[in-house]
Amino acid sequence: MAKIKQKARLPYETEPGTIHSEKTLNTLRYEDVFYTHSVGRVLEVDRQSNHRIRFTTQGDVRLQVEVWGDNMIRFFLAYGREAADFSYARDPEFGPQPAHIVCRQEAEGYFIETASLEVRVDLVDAAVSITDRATGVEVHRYASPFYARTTLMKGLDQMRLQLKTATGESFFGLGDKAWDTDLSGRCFENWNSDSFGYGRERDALYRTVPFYYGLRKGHAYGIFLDNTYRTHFDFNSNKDGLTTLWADGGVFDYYFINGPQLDQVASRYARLTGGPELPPLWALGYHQCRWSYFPERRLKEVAATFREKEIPCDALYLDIDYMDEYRCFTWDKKHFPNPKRMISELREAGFHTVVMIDPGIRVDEDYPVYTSGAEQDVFCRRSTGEQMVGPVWPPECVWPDYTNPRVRDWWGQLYRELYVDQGVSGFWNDMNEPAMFKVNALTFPPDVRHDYDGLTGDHRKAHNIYGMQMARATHEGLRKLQPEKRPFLLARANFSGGQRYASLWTGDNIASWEHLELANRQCLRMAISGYSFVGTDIGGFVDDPSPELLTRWLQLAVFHPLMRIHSMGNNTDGASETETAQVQEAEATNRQDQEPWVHGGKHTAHNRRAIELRYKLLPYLYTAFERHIATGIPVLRNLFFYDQTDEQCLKYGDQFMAGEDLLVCPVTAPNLKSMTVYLPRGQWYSYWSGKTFTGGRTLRVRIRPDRLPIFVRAGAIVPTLDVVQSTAEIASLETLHLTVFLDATGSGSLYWDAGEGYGYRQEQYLRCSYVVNYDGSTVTLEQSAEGEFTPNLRRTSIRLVGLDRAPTRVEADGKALTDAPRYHQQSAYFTVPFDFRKVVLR
Ligand code: NBV
Repeated sequence: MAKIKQKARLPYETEPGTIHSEKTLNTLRYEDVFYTHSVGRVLEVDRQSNHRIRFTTQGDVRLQVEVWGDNMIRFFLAYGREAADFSYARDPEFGPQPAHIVCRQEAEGYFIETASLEVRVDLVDAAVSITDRATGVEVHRYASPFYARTTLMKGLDQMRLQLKTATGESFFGLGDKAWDTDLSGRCFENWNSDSFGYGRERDALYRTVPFYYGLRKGHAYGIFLDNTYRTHFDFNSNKDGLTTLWADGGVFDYYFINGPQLDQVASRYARLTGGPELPPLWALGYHQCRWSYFPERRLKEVAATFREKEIPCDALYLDIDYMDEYRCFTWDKKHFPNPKRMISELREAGFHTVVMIDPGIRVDEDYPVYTSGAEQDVFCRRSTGEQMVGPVWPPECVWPDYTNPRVRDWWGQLYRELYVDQGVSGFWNDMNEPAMFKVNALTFPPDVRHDYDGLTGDHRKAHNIYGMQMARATHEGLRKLQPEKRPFLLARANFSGGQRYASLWTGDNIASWEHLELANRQCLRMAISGYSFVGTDIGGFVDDPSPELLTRWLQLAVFHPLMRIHSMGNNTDGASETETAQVQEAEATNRQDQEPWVHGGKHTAHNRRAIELRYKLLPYLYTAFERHIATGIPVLRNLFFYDQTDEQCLKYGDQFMAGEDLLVCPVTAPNLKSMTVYLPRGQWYSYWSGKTFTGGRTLRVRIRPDRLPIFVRAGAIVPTLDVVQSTAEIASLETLHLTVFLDATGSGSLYWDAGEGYGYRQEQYLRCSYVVNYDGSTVTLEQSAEGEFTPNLRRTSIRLVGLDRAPTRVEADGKALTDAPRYHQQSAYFTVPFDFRKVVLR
């Protein structure tokens, strides 16, 4: 794999000849002159409240330390006027948690002790170190004092923290990076960018999540830098034992999140920045998209083909061309003469309609969205006071300033007609980096002003949260318009915490095997970075996938929470100069459709099988999603989350756990007949054959064209359903399937509810918990239930996998079953009432 060549000099270091420090200042002139600032010697320590400690220091950077829990410490380093304690990322419902805090001052340092951590602030230069009290591992240590830089021309332009890196330390997370799983050895930048046809070398993609995990001597911790400026994370790229984080402005407001387990870091970060809402069940079904389906006849034809070919599908998407000349919130009546009728006919056939909305609003005096927005002064302005006008789809657009609460309200109600009157089910917010055509910067100039919820700021400060605030405005608007409905929103650009408002797709990828691998890596990375509701353009947005590539991609995406095929068709309109060449090249080879039946014959059969598996697994996936919301543990996790002490797990970085129990091994190369997978410690079953394997070893497995190698943790109990053509049919199903992968003991659960609405918040849910015990001759399976939701399910069809012999008798709640269990290849099959309490099998 190609490695990026690092510049010898890192951007936070001064470029000689272009910028000079104060010390060299004389009568000469320079491009710019910088001044350094530090925290300096600690003069006084003031414990302001139980959890907040403020340091009065000699330098001009202020330091405040807050204990947000026994395992979470916040450091707030501010220079000059940038001092507001404000965050878009933090979950507003979350704040400092009760902790056991003891402070003491010694000759050289000030110590803050919690039940888990000891924080030391050096009195000489305010350098910090943190030690895990239980293991004695030093998990955080400044390599040099904190540093802020101002320049004459730019003002505050750098806030920098430099940490020591331990030998062999690994780094994960950081949201959307198409790079290797372990981030060590490279420097990354966070700046939301429209990234058409990106590759693995491309750094700043569509979204910013300034949160990473470190794994040091088996101990995991996380760092979340809550700063919306352009940020940079250098993970020891110069091999000098340093991890350097810097922001181009703002407050250096960061959280140290302790583990020691990766799962614990994930769930603590999720508590800090919030989780998604439970999606409507249909949103976890299969989605079909293309740029673009029109006119109505074509959309209907696609819908009918799904039903005719019996390939399940829940959602169809309309890309920009459904609009009247790219005017958001309007329809092209030539192609869609009666949207309300069309949408309701599609609903009848079990399809939800999702439509795109962009932030760029056409400048047009006859367009009410523009005129009402102009009247209410909602659009972004430049430093001169002029509106920011620029090209996206329409040649002249203006953009709402979503960082203003008043504008968010205005925006939210624009969805009324589509959402309430016409019956659109979900929305897709694109181009919200915000993307701008024609300029190399791909976005606004830095002088554009933003309200920033009353704090005001320029685009340097607001850029990375612009998309997130658009998603927020949309989400909040949808909630207000139909409070009884769970909104479905798919958004492109976002920031930490944006998972509270929207799901995401990874953007304009390419139909290549390399991109299939990237797709998996990006989804895993997003999931461990707080965004579980993720997916990719299955099959690739640019270019056409080979039949095998499309099938492998669908098979993988069964486990990605958002499962959507999308492709660009042969569109070139409006792309920026640099993009046009790429787009045109792509267009030449890109005339093919990308529906699951496009390659016909056995390929269609394989694709159908993948999508059917998704529908079978919906109860498992929905349960995993609910668990993610309750615990913060991601729906998808790299294998090393399963065992962070096992280096092999790190080596097999593409394998992952989907939910608690399924281990998925993606096939990311063509024509494979076999491949090596790794099973971590413990006992495992093949999901397909029920064969058992002892973990802690590699395994050569045969590859079939119609499925991926999938393994299940011994002791797991996996709920599934029969295949349906859309989730609308689920409510009438009467049988739940439970596959029990036997071990001495095991457990599993099913979370279920109406799949829509908020009844579940008033007890209208059902949580079935299962416990199984197997002593080698008798199996007992017990069920307990919680919640008041009554599904239509009448029976549970059980498969016990891993028996040594055929059972002779099965009892459910004390009564022998009339039908003898079927036994085949170490599995027993039988059916009991859905509400059984205890099954005994001898
Ligand atoms: O709206 C057109 C596309 C859309 O299909 C895609 O999913 C987005 O990521 N959109 C980008 C604009 C494309 C510009 C080349």
